[in-house]
Parts: sequence; structure tokens; C-alpha cells
Amino acid sequence: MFYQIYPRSYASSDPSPTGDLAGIEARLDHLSWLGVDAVWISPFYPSPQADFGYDVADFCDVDPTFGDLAAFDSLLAACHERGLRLLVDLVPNHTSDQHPWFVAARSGRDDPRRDWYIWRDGDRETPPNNWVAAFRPVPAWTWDDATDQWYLHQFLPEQPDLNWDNPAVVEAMHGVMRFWLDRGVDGFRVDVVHGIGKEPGLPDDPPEMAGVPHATLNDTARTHELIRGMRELLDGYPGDRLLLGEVYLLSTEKVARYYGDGDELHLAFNFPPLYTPWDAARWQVQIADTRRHIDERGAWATWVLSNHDNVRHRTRYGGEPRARAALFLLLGLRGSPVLYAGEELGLDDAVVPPERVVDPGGRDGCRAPIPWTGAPDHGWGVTDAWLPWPPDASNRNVEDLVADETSITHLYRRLLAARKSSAALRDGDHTPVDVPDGVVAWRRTAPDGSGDRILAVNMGGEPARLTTVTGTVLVASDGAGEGDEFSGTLSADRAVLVDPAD
Ligand code: TEU
Repeated sequence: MFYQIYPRSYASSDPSPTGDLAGIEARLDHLSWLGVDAVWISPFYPSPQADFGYDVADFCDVDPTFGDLAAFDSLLAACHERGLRLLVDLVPNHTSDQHPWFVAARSGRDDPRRDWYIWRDGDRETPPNNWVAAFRPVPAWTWDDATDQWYLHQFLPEQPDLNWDNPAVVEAMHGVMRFWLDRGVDGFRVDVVHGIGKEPGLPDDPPEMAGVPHATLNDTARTHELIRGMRELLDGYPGDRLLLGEVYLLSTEKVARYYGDGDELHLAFNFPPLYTPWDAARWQVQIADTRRHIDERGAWATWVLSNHDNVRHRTRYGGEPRARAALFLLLGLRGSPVLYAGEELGLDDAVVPPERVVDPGGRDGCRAPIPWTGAPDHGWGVTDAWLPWPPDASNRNVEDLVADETSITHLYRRLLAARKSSAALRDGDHTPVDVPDGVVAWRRTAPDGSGDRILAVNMGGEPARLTTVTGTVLVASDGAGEGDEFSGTLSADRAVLVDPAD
């Protein structure tokens, strides 16, 4: 399983409103205690922070806000000493407009770097095609006054898209990958990896998609070739190195293609389940889709409910009981879970008043700093962090929740331990279990014939009678009845992990 850290908000090594790499290192005990296997850190590279680090000005350094390369090396060594894997965030689709490559490209049409980006002629009133940028419904093109051409940006104008049709760009980004692999990282979370190849001729998006960001639609054969190149590079390194790609296409069938024939991504984010409400019938469709498109292709799925781009799932689903029960989906379904720092505290999104909004994509709430203690500075040395604290931080903080064995934090730890010790939960096959409407239940069958596991999550509003689930409750979302025979009734918004009697 993976645990995502948003470095600006995780922890600081000195009194500061923003986090840093040394702060993460100082908190690794928390991750070991929880039972985390691998950490993915969002960008910490030098950046003007127009998109909070996803606008990179130097792919091979650390922004002074977060430390320096020595701090990174120290963090990596500390992770490895504890048996934790570390993935860094590779942002191959675009750079910052302050990156020296773009500064050079923009300096003149004849600059050798010009063709590292995507430029088009035209008149300044009519963008080259109808592609729409992310975050705001504006064209994905900006007119450059100095050189009288448009440049493409699927995200902010400060994030020009690289031209991966230029072999020099491919080579440069491979160089970036080598830089981090040579330092010893275990792989990459690859930002909007489906965006890097572009359909030849840059055709318009279909008219029925007008207003939909092109970044959620870009899906072309060229990208698969480019990913195969990245995979080949990775496979040339000793040890297990991993490509976990962000394929932001809201179709599991499309996401699945980015696994290739075992020669593209090792793992891909599959976001349709993240956008699925607390509704058993809808979840059953997502689970069936994942099985059909990912499992049956021989690929390995991922499950994610929260990250730095979306309202936290506790807030979306409405309350802690559902956040607790949702963990049984994340850790119990076949695949690798990706957790987002703070979900083990059952954090709600912070309430961010208009004058404190900083993100152009309106995603500040889920990026609030992690409260480590109940004191007014919550372990940060300053009372005013870069974003408001999440609600109820004086009670809902690491120190207090770790001290309380009934807390959601302990539930995360117990279920992670149960997963680690069960071959069925780690690698087992999945078979749906027949249960009444409103409930999702499934059996995991151990590949080595060791004990099966049954999981059931009640998303209906009523208690459900489950005649097909018998055995001993190993973990319950509210902690009740663990070690006892399952009573046969699962109340609303509750989930259980059962060691079946048969
Ligand atoms: O996200 C890709 C992406 O498509 C999101 O921006 C999404 O459209 C939006 O968040 C929906 O609310 C990745 C990163 O995760 C994100 O933080 C970056 O802003 C983006 O790429 C650009 O690098």
C-alpha cells in the first residue's frame, strides 16, 4: 500500500507555516507505526508555486522551502532503513513557464529550445483548436505577444506543455528519471501521464465535450509508445522500481489500457471509484468494471478515495462512520490501496474562507496541514499555517488519536495489519457475496489455500441481515465485536472483516 504525502502540509522541522523534507523524516515513526509500505511525495522541486509545485522550474533539485538535495538523500536513506519505499512525483507533461527551457523557448522562434514546447501560428483572437484548460473554462492556449504564436497548456498558462514529439524532450525527461533513480528512489508517481502524447494535427475535441478540460480527454496511441520508453528505462535499473501513473481519464476501461501488455505502467490510478457516492449499487458497478477491465487483463488495480486534488472522502461521504467503513473497500478490494495523509485521522476538509483561498483549482480544503498535537500550533511551532487547520484539530490530531485505541487511526492500523498477515487480502481472488440491496460484500480467496476472508460494507440506510456471512469478526469498522462470531446483522454505515466459518 501507498501513502501520499503533500510536503507543504505534512510536517515542518522548524517553526514554519509550511512543511519540509526534514519534517517528513522526523515523522517516519508515525508511518512505521501505522504499517505503511511505500510513500509517494507530491512535488518538492523548485517552483514558482502557481500550481503548488506542479509547475516545476527545475526537475533535479529541491525548492528551498522544502530543504535541499542533502535533505532528500537523508529522507530516502531513513525510509530505506525502515523498509519504506519512496516514490517521487514526476511531472512529464509540462514545466513551469519559469523553467529555463521555456524561458529560452519563449525568447525567440529560432531558439533551439523553441520546439521543446507546442507552438502554433494563428491570429490572436482564434486559438488553434477548441481544447479547454483545466481549473477554469478558458482555452488551453495562450498567445505569446513577443513571438506572435500560441503555446499549448492543458493546465495553467504558467504550465506550458512539453513537446514529447521532440526526441530531445524525451531524452531530457529520461535524464530526469535517471537523476532520481540513480539517487535510489523506488519509482515515480507520474503526473497526468496520459497527457504527454498528442494526437497528430491536434484535432478539436468533440463538440459534445465543449467546456470539458482537454486534460481529462487526451488519449492517444503516441502516449503508449512514450510510456513504454519510460518503462524500459526503469526496467534497466536493479531492484523493483515502479511507475504509478496518474491516468485522469474517467473510464476504467480506458485507464486499463495504460498497463499495456505488462510493458507500460505497473500501476495506474483509477478515479471512477473515487467519484462514486456512498451507494452500494454504484460501487458494485465500479468493482465489476475494475475486475473486467483490470483484473481480467492480468493487471493489478489501485484503490484511492482521497488525494490532494479532491474533497476528502470523509467530507464527501459525510461523517466518520462512513470514512471508517470505506477503509474496508480500500484495503479489502483486490489491488493496491493508496492512502492520503490525514485520512487515518478521519480528517474533514478545512473550511477555507475566501480571503485565504490560494489554489487556482479550488483544492485548498484537502491540503490543510496535518495536526500533530492538540496544542494551538498543532506541532508546527506556529499557530498560523499556510492554510487553516482542519476542523476539530484540538481533538483530531495524531497525538490524541494514537493515544485512543478506539480511534479511526487505530482502525487503520488494525486493518493494515490484518491485510499484511493475510495472503487472501493481499493477493487473493475476489468473488462477490450475495447480500441484500444496500450492502457490498465479497470473499477473498487465498492463492496458497490459507484462510479466506469475507468483507461486508453496509451503505444502505438500514441495518442489514446477512445470512451468507458467517464466521469470526476480525476487524469491525466501529471496533465492536472483534474476536466474536458475526451476529448476522450489519448496521448502517458499518463494515466488517470476517474469517469465514466454511
Ligand atoms: O492532476 C491532474 C488533473 O487532471 C487534476 O488537475 C484535476 O483535473 C483537478 O484536480 C480536478 O479537480 C495532476 C495533479 O494531481 C494536480 O495537483 C495538478 O494540478 C495537475 O496534475 C497539473 O500538474
